[in-house]
Amino acid sequence: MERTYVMIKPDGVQRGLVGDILSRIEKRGLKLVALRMNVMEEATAKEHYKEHSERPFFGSLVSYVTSGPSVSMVVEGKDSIKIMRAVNGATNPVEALPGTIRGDFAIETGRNIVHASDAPESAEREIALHFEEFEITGYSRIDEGQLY
Ligand code: RTP
Ligand code: MG
Repeated sequence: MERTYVMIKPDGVQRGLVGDILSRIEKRGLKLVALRMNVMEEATAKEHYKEHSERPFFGSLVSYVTSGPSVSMVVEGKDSIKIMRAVNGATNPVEALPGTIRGDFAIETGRNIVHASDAPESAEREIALHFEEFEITGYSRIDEGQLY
């Protein structure tokens, strides 16, 4: 079963959107298998976004994601990487469709509320960066077969 790393960025927490965002993920049929709130360390944020380290917005991006508590999670399910990218919507909220998280709640690329891994390799890297293996649980949801 495919896993992806998802973050509710500090603006999502500050705007009181945690419950709504978790609910969208759960109701879509994806499974939360790890969940934590913390203020991301600067070194962790730099490692997380290292692909953008040469971009002009890198410094402000690191400041943004470390500016307050964020919610980190591991989301599991069939095609969870692609599905979570679609649930989040386009990076620039101007292009994000209504019904997506960014399309419903954001207008600025620099305040776009959520993150999700963009490929299997980045998902594996990001899950290992943000979680220890023991923090990730395994269980069955009633809508994926036998509960017991
Ligand atoms: P994310 O990594 O946060 O899920 O977003 P993404 O894949 O949709 O977009 P990505 O290209 O990876 O960009 C990472 C984050 O950097 C900020 N950004 N700012 N000012 C700019 O032009 C700009 N471009 C990107 C956004 O917060 C974006 O989510
Ligand atoms: Mg990205």
